[in-house]
Amino acid sequence: MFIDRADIFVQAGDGGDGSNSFCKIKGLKKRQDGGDGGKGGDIILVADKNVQTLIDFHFRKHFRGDDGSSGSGNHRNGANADDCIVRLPLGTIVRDRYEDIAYCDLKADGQSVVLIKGGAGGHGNSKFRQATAGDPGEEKEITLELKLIADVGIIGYPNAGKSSLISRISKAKSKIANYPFTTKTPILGMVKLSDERSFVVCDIPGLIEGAHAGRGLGDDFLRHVERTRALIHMIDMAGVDCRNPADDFKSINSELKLYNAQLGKRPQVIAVNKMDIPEAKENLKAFRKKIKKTVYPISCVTGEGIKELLEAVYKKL
Ligand SMILES: Nc1nc2c(ncn2[C@@H]2O[C@H](COP(=O)(O)OP(=O)(O)OP(=O)(O)O)[C@@H](O)[C@H]2O)c(=O)[nH]1
Ligand SMILES: [Mg+2]
Repeated sequence: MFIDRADIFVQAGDGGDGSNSFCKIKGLKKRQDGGDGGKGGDIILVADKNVQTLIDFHFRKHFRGDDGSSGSGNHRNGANADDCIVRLPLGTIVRDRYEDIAYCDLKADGQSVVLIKGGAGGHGNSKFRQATAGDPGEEKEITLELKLIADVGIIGYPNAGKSSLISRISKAKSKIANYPFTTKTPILGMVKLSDERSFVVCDIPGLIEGAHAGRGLGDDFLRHVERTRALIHMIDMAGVDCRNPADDFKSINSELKLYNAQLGKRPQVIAVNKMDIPEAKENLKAFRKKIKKTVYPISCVTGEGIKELLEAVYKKL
């Protein structure tokens, strides 16, 4: 299961109460000696590369900072509470659940944000006539949204060979089968061209016409390629599913634009796949007449053209 959105409730700790204490020493006037309360724990969000999904937040939805300790007599101040640390996957965007406010976008491992502050401790009566109560901690209802961060997204119709490609060029294991929507969740893989040259690719479920409005597995997954720098547009040049490759190319591009104009403008490297099948050669001639763009003919079965494709992708990056 791939959970990429979760609603949670966070509440920082309350401040501890100030103490109302009187010191009585025989023969002397009563003295006020109540200490201050400690501060409540903050809610701190931390990006952690060891956390992969938001699944834990579907089981635990409440996070509360500890309360500060109360002050006590003899000017003793209460202890400040520990902060509550919430660890999130890289690529999590934190928004208000009800209002259009984005609080943070956690991109780098170890990046941290104090989301809400614990309440201040109350004053003891050693400084004030009357002790005061600690302030309540802030609280918020937030939505966590995970958008994977990859350099390159692989897009295309179902069965085009996207998972075959990621499995061939990286160690990622993405299920491959000859039926549509085999891939149901995004998969990341690292492509190493040489010791210094590498990039991260993301395989997403196949797109179909109307995907931007939720058809098929829909727009839910387009959000994962929103943060890429380039796209590999995979086309089944053999037309195995009886579609026309040039129409496939146009309709996927129109889905991208409809989903998000920026995504429509993202640099693309066009990979025309299944060139090992005889029909693909004829289809490619017709495709080139209609689409006047550079294409990279490949076969994920024989490995033909893959090296050239990856070099072109790296150049684009
Ligand atoms: N002959 C041939 N078959 C291929 C090639 N690439 C992929 N296939 C086959 O095409 C079918 C679909 O491949 P996948 O990699 O699962 O396709 P996908 O684009 O990930 O499909 P979805 O996850 O459903 O969107 C599988 O049966 C693959 O074996 C190729 O270059 N040549
Ligand atoms: Mg797939």
